Amino acid sequence: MAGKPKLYYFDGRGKMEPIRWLLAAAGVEFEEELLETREQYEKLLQDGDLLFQQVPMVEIDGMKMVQTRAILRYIAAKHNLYGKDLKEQALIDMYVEGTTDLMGLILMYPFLSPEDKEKQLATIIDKATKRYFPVYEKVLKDHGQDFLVGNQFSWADVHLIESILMVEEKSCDVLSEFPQLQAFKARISNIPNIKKFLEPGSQRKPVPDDKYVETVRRVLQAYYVVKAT
Ligand SMILES: N[C@@H](CCC(=O)N[C@@H](CS)C(=O)NCC(=O)O)C(=O)O
Repeated sequence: MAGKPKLYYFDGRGKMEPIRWLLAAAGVEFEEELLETREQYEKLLQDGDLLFQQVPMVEIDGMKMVQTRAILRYIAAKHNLYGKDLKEQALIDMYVEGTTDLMGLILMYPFLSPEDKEKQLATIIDKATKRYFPVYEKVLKDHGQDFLVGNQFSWADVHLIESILMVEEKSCDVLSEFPQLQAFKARISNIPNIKKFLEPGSQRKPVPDDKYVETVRRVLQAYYVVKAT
């Protein structure tokens, strides 16, 4: 029997957090090697473990998988969270790409200068409330079902709940104009695996702080300045 998947990333959200969410939603236990030092990263590079010299990397089913989307798709398909046919998969892909774009705006936030953080915060709220959330609100309203695609819990729902919670951390009343999303959030948060992941002590990572930013920069030796989008 295959062992637990092992995740190689920093002790923070970044690109690994949607993978943690998806594994948790699927009820899969996982281990983590948290990168604290440049030496740990260089060892992975020297051992040829990082196909494109990047993390996230996940050891799963005898593979050393890189590329976030590839990893997510594999987990989603393996655990029946990727629709029942090609059309449902296409919808799931579209919805997932939308929330990925939104979460991308938040991902870079901790690495910005204070002035750029202010600009980026306004962009996040604007894009969430005018571009992304209205789409999911309409989808749920139009079909009247509990989940985004095929009346069945999927990767798209996992990504949406993650992104809603991330935006709410930046602006707590962001769902005030979105009754369908409020109900969706309550519903999905009550699914046992999700509920467990949301409880303190789970492997969900906290909002990134300065220590996380410093660790990423130290390990990757990346001291360039990130600009607001
Ligand atoms: N397309 C890749 C991008 C991964 C990526 O940019 N990883 C960063 C850390 S979050 C990294 O390893 N950067 C080091 C580098 O690019 O040299 C993915 O989605 O997994």
